Amino acid sequence: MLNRRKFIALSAFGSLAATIGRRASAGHVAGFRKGPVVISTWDAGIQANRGAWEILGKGGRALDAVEAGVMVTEASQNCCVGLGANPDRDGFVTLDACIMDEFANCGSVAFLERIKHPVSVARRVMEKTPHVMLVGSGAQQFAIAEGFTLEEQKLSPSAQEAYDNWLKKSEYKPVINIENKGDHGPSAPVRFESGEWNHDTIGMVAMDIKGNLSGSCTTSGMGFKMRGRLGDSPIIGAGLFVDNEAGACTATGQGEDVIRVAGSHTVVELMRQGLSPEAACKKAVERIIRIKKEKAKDIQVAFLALNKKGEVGAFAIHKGFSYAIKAEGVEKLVAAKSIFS
Ligand code: SD4
Repeated sequence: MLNRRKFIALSAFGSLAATIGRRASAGHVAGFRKGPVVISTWDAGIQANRGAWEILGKGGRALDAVEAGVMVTEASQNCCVGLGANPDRDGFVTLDACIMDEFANCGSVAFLERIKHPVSVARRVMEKTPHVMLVGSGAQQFAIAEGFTLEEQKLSPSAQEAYDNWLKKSEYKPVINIENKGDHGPSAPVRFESGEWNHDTIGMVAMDIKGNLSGSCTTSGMGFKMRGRLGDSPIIGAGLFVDNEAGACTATGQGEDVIRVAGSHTVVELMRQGLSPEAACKKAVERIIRIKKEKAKDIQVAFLALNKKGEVGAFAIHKGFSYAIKAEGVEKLVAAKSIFS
């Protein structure tokens, strides 16, 4: 995970660091109708948005931007997404990703091993096959045939340390234990004693200069998950959904509960009915809470959405979910509103 203190130190601009320090206040964020906009989940979204902006800022297509943006995070060994991330409980890093464009074209890979950029494989699935989703060894075989390098199967030092700690107890709890530090069981995301959430996913949605929407989502999934487990992130309609008429949404948090409510699709349909992005995200979160009842206190789920007017919004179950926005002259990290504080 990107250490927060290190992240602030790394931030090139004093003003940005200041924004992050106080976290821009939650709430309605003005639309960016005059130009492109990109938003992405968690603190690592700042760097990812910069990658996307290389394309959006030059008038490029949102689809290219959301691929390039999350590739920054996938390539980062300091973070929590990609080959440097936490393994499953058998010690293997397995990756899930998806991508969707303004024409409802979509592609997805899941349970993919030893490939650095799953989002790009997902894009090839979308563009070069008649399918939406490839998984496991078939996805890997396709990636190799497409020229992707098969990387060494080796945990990063931080993932090895986290895995060694987890092995001491090997406790399997497919829920988030918000009291622990993430070393007792598979949990996504985990809340540290400081109150901050660890996380292992980046979801990004963007609108380009033509007003077209696209999105991407990529993850190593829950740390120390059962081998073969998939969450919401590679599932179109759960971890990501784009409808060029209504809006786009991505999700992060406990994937099982995002899938249960077809989370990102639900948010987009609520925006189609006229709800603002924030109100739509809140309604989807409330639906999860109605289903989970008191167990909702133990899980984190957050939605992040963008509508056709370029308005952005988010909502989470718990406090601590942040998202990054980039538009012309705007670069900030916003603390999302939540049900529990
Ligand atoms: C999953 N939704 O695999 C992902 C995990 C996540 O921050 O978002 N972590 O369930």
